[in-house]
Amino acid sequence: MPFEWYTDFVNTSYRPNKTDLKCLFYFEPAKGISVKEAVGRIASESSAGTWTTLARMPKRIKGTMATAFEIEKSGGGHYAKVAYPIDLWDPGNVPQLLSGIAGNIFGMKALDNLRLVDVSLPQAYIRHFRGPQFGIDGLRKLLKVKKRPITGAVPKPKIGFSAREHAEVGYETWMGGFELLKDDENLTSTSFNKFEERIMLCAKMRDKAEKETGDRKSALLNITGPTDVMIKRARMLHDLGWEYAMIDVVTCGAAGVQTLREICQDYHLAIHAHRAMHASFDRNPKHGISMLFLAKMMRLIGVDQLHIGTVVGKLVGTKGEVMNLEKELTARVLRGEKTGHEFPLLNQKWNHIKPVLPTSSGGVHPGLLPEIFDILGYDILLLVSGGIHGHPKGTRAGAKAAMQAIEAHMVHTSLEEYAKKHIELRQALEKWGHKHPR
Ligand code: RUB
Ligand code: CA
Repeated sequence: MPFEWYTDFVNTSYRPNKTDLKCLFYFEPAKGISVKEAVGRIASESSAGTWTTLARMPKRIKGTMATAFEIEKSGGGHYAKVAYPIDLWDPGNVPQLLSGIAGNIFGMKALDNLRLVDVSLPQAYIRHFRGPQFGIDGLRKLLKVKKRPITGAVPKPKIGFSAREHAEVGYETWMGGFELLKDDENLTSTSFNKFEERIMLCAKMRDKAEKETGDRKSALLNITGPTDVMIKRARMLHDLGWEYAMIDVVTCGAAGVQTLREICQDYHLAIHAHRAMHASFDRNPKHGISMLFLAKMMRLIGVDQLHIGTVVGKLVGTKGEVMNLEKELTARVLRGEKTGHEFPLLNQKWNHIKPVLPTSSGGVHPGLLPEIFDILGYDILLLVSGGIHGHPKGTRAGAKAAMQAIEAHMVHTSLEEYAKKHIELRQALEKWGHKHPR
C-alpha cells in the first residue's frame, strides 16, 4: 500500500484553465529522488498535500490540489510549471500567497535546490488589488517632468548627517537640477536625525528650492518601521505636503506594504519601494526567490517606484535580469518568450494595474548614464548619489554634471563632446571617466 501521494500532483496532460495561478520553478532533486517525485513535492507542499496518504479525504480536496503540468530539463536541473486553482487563495492577501507558493517548499529535504522564478497571475486574482496609485504617467505629472529620466539622490554618507545637514544636502541636490531627495534604506529616525525634524527641515528647504527654481521638488522620505509607526509617519508626510512615502519593502514584508498601500491612497502619497535585503534570497540563481517575482508582487500591491539595478553599477544584476525587470514593471501585457532571457518567463496581463517606475541606482555617476539609458530608456528614476556628492566641486555641481550627461544623451552627443562646453560634466569625467564601480 503506497504511503505517499506526491505524484498525484503531477499530470503532464493537464491544461491549466483561465483562473489558475501558475508558477515557474527551477529545481534540483536530492539524491535518490526522481524528477517526478521532486516536482510532486513542490506542487503538493505548496497547495493541499502532506507527506503521507490520509484516512479522510472529502471530495473538495481534489479542487484545491496544485498540478505540475510541464517539466523540462535544463543544465544541471529542471524547470517545472505548476498550476494552482484560484480557490486556494485568499483574495487580496499577498502574505497568504507567499505562505503557499514561497513557503515550506524551500526547506524540503527532497530538493537540493529550488527557485521560484516567475508567477502568472490570473485576472481572477489581480482584480482584488489596486496596483500603483500613480503609475509612470501620474508620477511624471506630479513632478512636472515630461520625457527625460526623473532624477534623485541620497545624501552620502548614507547615515550620520543631522536633520539640518541632511536638509542642506537636499537643497544643494535640488538646486543642481534634481527633482528628488531620497533617504537611504537604513535611515529612518535616529537620535541625531529624527524623522519628524528631518521631514520638517527638508520641507522648508524644498519650498525655498521650488521658489528659487520654479520647478517641482520632492523627497523620498523613509517611513520604514513597525506598521503602526509607518502609518503615523505617512500622515506626517502628508501634513507637510510631501508627495511620497518610502518603504523598505522586503524588511517590512508584504503585510506592511499592503497596509500602507491603503493608507497612502487616503493621503495621496506615492510609494517609493527600496528593495534592501532582496539579495539574501534572489542572488543564488539556483535557489530562493527571483527579483522578478518580488517585482511582480510589488506591482500587484501597488508601489509606484521600485529599485531594479543598473547592470553597470556597484551591485549584482545581469543585463538580462535588469531588462526583464524593466519590462515586467512597465508592460501592460507580457508574453513568455524564451529568446534573449536566462529563463522562459510566463505570460502576464496586467489589465487595470498601472506600470511601476523602475529605479536605477547603486554606484552611478555621470559617465555611466549613456550606458544605463541605452539599456533602460528614459522612463526611469535615476538615482545618482555618491556620483554627485563625490564631485570635486560638491553636490550642486555634481547634480549639474548628471543633468548635463542626460541632456547630452538626449541630443545624441557624446559626453566628451558635451563636456567641452559644460565644466561640471568635464570635472566629473576627469574624476570617474566611464568606470564601472565594484
Ligand atoms: C545608492 C544606494 C542604494 C542602492 C540600492 O548609493 O545606496 O541604496 O543603490 O541598490 P550610491 P539597488 O548611488 O552612492 O551607490 O537600487 O540596486 O537596490
Ligand atoms: Ca542605499
